[in-house]
Order: sequence, then C-alpha cells, then structure tokens
Amino acid sequence: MSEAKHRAEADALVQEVLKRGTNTARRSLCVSAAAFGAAAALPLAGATPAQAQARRAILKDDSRVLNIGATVRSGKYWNFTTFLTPVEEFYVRNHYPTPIPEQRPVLNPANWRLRIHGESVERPLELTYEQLLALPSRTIIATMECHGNGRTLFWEQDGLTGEQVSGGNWILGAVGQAEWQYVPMSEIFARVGVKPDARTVLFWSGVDGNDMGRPMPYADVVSLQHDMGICYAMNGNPLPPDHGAPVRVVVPGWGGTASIKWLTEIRVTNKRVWCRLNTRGEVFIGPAYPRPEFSPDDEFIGVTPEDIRGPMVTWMPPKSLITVPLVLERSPSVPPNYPLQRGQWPRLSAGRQVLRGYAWAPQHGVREVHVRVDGGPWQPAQIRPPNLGKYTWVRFEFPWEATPGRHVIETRTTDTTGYMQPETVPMNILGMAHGGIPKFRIEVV
Ligand SMILES: Nc1nc2c(c(=O)[nH]1)N[C@H]1C(S)=C(S)[C@@H](COP(=O)(O)O)O[C@H]1N2
Ligand SMILES: [Mo]
Repeated sequence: MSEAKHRAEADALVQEVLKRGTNTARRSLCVSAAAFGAAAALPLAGATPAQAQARRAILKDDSRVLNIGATVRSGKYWNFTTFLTPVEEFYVRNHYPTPIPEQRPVLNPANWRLRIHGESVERPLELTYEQLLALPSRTIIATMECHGNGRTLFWEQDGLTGEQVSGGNWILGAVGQAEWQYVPMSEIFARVGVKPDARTVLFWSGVDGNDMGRPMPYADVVSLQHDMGICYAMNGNPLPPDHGAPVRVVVPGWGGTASIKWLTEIRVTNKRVWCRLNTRGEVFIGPAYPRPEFSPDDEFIGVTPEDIRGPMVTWMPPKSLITVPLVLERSPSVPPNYPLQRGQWPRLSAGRQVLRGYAWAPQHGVREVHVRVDGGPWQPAQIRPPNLGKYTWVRFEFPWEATPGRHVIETRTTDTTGYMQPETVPMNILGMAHGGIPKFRIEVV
C-alpha cells in the first residue's frame, strides 16, 4: 500500500475518534504509523506545551470505565467499536492513586525533568518538557495491555480458584489501542552515547510510589529503539494524568508494566537490576516457569534475591474477543458496575446477527481470526481493514444465524508466524498473560 493511502487511512481513524466526541481536540491532526516512518506534527498548536498540558489536568470520568479498584479501571470492551480507543474509555492501571501536579509539582510540565544517566552513559542529559517536545518524534498505533488482562479466564475456564490465581478481575478490558507520539529511544541514545558494557535500561518514575521502575535488558531496548520511546501524546493530545502526564514510556506490544508512567529518570547501567516489578510484582510464578538466575553483582532496589519468583512478562501473546461480556460464575469477585450479575448470561435476539470483535498479536501481527460456535468447526471471521500489522489490533466480524437457546462462541487469533491461540495456558499464580481461547456464553431469545 502506498504511503499516501496509509496516511489517508490513519487520518480517517483519527476522524473516527473525533466524531464520537470523546476526544477534545478541535484541530486537524497529522498522524502516521511508525510502520511507514513519516514524522508527525506536534499536537500542540495554539498553546505553549505547558499551557496545553495544564488544560488537561483533570482525572478521567469514572462512568466511562469499569471500576475494578481505587486506581484500576477496565475498559468496557463489550462497548468497543472504534479502531483507536478513545482516551476516556481506555483502561487505567496504577499501583497507586493517579498523581496530579497540584499534589506533585514535579509533574507540572514547567517543573518536569527527565534525567538520563548511569554507569553506561557517556554524556548524562537532563531534559525539560519543552526540550523533549523539540526532539524528533514519531507516532505509532499500538495496543497497550495489562499483563493481568484476561486473568478471569484462569477462574472461569481453567477451573482455578482465587487462592490459586489472584489479582484484579479485569475480564478482557485491560487493553486498548491508541496512537502514541514519542521521542524514540534511538534519539535519546544518540544524544547521550551508550558505552559497550550497557546491560540494563531502568525506566523509573518515583512519583506515584517509590518502587515503580522497570528494568529492560539493553539489547531489547536496542531492538525496539525506533518503536519505543518517551511518549507525551495519546490520540493526538497531551497525555492525561491517568495515563502518565506529562511523560511516560511506551513499549508497544510488551505488557503494560514496561510503559512506566510519570517518567522522571532513565538509567543505563552495566549491571542487571531487580526491583519489585521484575521479581515478584509482575512475573510468571508457577510450575512451568523457572525462577531466573541472579548473580551477586546484580543491583537490588528495594528487594532481595529471595524476592525473585519468576520471569517477567515481555511480549503479550496473541488474543481475541467478541464484544460480549463474559459470564462470571467462578470469579472471586464481580466488579460493582459490571453489566451482568454473577451467573447471568448476556442475551441476544434470534435471527441474523453479526458478532464483532478484536484480535491482536502484538509481536508479529494478526494473520487470521477464526470463530467456533458450540464446539463446531472453526470458521474464518472477516477482518475489517485496516490491519497495520505488528503492534496493532484488528477488528473482525462474524455473521451468525442465532437460534434460540444457549450457545458458546469461541475466538482464535493466528499470528503471521502461524502460531494460534491455544485452548489453555500453563497456570501462574498472579494470573499473567492468559492467551487461551476465550469462551463467550450467549443466550439467544
Ligand atoms: N509509574 C507507574 N507506571 C505504570 C504503572 C504504575 O502503577 N505506576 N502501571 C503500569 C501498568 S501495570 C500498566 S498495565 C500500564 C497501564 O497504562 P494505562 O493506565 O495508561 O493504561 O502502566 C504501567 N505504568
Ligand atoms: Mo499492568
């Protein structure tokens, strides 16, 4: 496809978000997917960056998202229709309350600083918000998904209890897709110079809590250096507080934890680094997952070697869903504003229906989606363009002649390497990254 066509497509997507009135931008946006490499305009016309940021210092309207806990809000995925998820409907996952500039002045763009330093950095750098925005940027359309999204499937489908697998009941709504504007890590590395001994890049906030840091192997950051970076705009507007204002990391395709919000520091070091998130916070703990090795020279921040429980989630697995709320029977909790009571089935009228859904395979991209009704043959679903490949989801449709009675609909993504979503996945006690085939139960009346 030509670049012009790609651009037209990307513009149409943004128009779709604007039309729904859920995005407050009132100017024309220039977007591009990183896949075709064009630079994008700054989303800040008519205001200084600090003014534009200050205007958005409001927290998300809770009625738009499903309240799972104090600072944990799921997207209502059964209402999703758009290719880009409007910011107001985008899930929020914080380990602490959303910090706002009124309480944490370091988050005021006029005060905000990013320090890039460490043993393996040649020329340490400190950037202001305005300096960051002046650096070359790119935009990428990518899903963001919490490691724990789909934890519900361990309870509802795999028969595990809340003692065996614990964590928030996200159902399938801790995922969204946005257009992120960021300064690529390649630009940062080019400015600071990285020594050959670099092993770890530690992305650190320190604003919302004192343990919110994510160490990434330097080699992984280098392999993603054009596609990941320091992000300041989401769907064409400055980041809102709930999503990390003024600046966060975005690592497309990796579990959301890698995308540290309220970023203040990047440290490049020649050591391996362990902290809460990569020891016991957001890791696979279970018989199928050996504990990673450590060495006494590693750096431990607020944790000890005994805290190392299992490997960290990196890429999120291929997944799919139809926009129907899952029946909750065995889940330890039902979120208070979930549309179904415990044990209640969603209803659909008999006749010709079109099931709509989303499929994503962030590491390699979606090749095909299949749907199965009542354990019958797998049938291809129709993928609705665009399919931008790696990092992005696709929407799909499946026409269905719905007959009265109770039915089970399953969905399965195949990625471009031929990998298909499996029936089940090995258990892990934090319920991370359930990529198994979901079963949607529907009562047709
Ligand atoms: N500083 C900080 N960054 C953070 C978190 C956090 O609690 N604190 N949560 C992480 C997790 S677990 C996820 S899934 C994503 C969620 O991003 P979102 O709230 O913008 O959807 O942010 C990540 N970045
Ligand atoms: Mo997460």
